[in-house]
Amino acid sequence: MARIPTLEQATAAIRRVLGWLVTCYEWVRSWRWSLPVVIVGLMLILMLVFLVLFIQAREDLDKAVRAKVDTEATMIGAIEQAETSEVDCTEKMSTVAARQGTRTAELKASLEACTAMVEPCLTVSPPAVRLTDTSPLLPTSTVTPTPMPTLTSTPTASPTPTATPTSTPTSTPTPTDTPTPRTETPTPLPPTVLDVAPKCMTCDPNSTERQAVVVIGDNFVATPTVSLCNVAAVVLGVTDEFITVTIPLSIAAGSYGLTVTNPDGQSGVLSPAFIVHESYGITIALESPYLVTFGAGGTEPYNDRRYQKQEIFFEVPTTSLSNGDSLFINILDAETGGKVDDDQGDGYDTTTRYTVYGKAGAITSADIGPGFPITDSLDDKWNFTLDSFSLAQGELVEGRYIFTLTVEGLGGNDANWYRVALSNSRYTNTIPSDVQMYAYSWVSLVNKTYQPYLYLYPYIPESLAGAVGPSDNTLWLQSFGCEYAVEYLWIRTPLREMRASCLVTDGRFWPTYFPVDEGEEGATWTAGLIAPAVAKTDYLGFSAAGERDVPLRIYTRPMIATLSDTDVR
Ligand SMILES: [Ca+2]
Ligand SMILES: [Ca+2]
Ligand SMILES: [Ca+2]
Repeated sequence: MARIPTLEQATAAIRRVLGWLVTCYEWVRSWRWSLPVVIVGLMLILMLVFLVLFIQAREDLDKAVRAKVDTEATMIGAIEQAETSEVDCTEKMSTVAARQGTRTAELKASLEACTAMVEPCLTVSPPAVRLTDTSPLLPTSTVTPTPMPTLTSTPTASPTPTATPTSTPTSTPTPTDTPTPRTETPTPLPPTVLDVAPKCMTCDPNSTERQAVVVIGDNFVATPTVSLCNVAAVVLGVTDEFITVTIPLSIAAGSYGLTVTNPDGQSGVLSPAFIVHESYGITIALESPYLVTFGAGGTEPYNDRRYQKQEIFFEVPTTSLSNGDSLFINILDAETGGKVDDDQGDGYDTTTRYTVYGKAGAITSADIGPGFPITDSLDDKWNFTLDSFSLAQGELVEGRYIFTLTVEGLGGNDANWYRVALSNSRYTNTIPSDVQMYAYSWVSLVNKTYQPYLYLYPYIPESLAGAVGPSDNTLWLQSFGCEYAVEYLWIRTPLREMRASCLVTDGRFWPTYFPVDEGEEGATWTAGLIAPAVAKTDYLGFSAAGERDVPLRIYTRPMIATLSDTDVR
């Protein structure tokens, strides 16, 4: 609570204030002479105060202006950045769109190629037997219980009173017993293999993965063994009519039959059933192995005409390409010299002529010899291309255009090594998968560096199976060259493997006979050669003949019956 001052206290305070005022007045009066100085001083002080305030305000203004400028600069920078990034973005988007367009075209092309390759493989023609007879097939053993008539006969027996034997009513329970004695164990039917899906795959020698395959048929009993030639499949599941198996992707390329063996030892075979293609990556190339053609001056044993001229056929189905599409034949190491080739003495002096033939004879031709203006770009490269030609220039035979390439040694004594490819591009080896390359005779090589393994695929027509005479159902696979006996000739049919030592040392043709069993026809066999461990080069020729010595086609890819017997001539 505030205290109220007393009268004495208030009087004293007023006196004190008055005393101060008097003192001040006296003080000011004593300084009267300097009043202007005081006023000027006060004005100076005021000016100083204003000046300080002005400077302060100016600084604040500057700061505000700078902040605004900075903000605008940031905004301008951001706008510029946005504009440039928009330009970049637009450029990138157009680039991406272009790439996407290219990629889409590539994917579309590869998809079409894949479709072309896979579709024929996937067409599982459902056998009429399986679809119509599935129900009758199972019951045949169980549904025909002959005891059934005994059931119908007992009721008829009761109304006939003539059969007075009173024992008949007591026999009424017997019908239930009658079937039991008749349950004789039916002999199980052997498995039947009707189809597989898919029917083909691409192998990858380095892969550890597996391809799933469904086997379709009848009378499968758990757990069967399933094999493709000598390759065992892993069984994942079994029903009466289906088996799911997996096959290793590392399986060798070739045509295969498929065998199912039930636990009771009975087996069923479908052959040929399955085809394995070599892996060519995303673009499907049609390339030959390394081939060899000697100069016309080749010395013994290479003075044989078969060493000096190679004839190769290309077969393009009319459905593969359009008539106007261009085709190219690309050749690896077309010249003779430098890398890849083999100097047989006196330096490289061999000239080789490459000619493509169609329906009107030679379409294009080129001689490549020591005088040919060879640039170093040809050596060991796919850089030589025979001029483009159109599909319609081929010889049309039953829905296929045929082109022939001949490679002839004109002069010199050297071995020209080369590879050939049919392509619809000058710069890459690309072709639809159903185009085929074959010859009736190949001259090739085994060489540890360039070609340690050689695979060729002779086609065995249907007519070679089940013939009467021993010479009628025999494949005569003839080989020549083969100087080093350590090599092995290796033959695989769809059902078995055979091996034959290469014993010929004189460079002449030497036939090896292989009987053709049922199920081994209508498909290519695989003829393989393994190079010796030493770094030697061996030159080999292959030709195949069948019935009455008719020459057979030897393909560069495995295939299953797509040809009629009349085609294989
Ligand atoms: Ca060369
Ligand atoms: Ca020479
Ligand atoms: Ca060459």
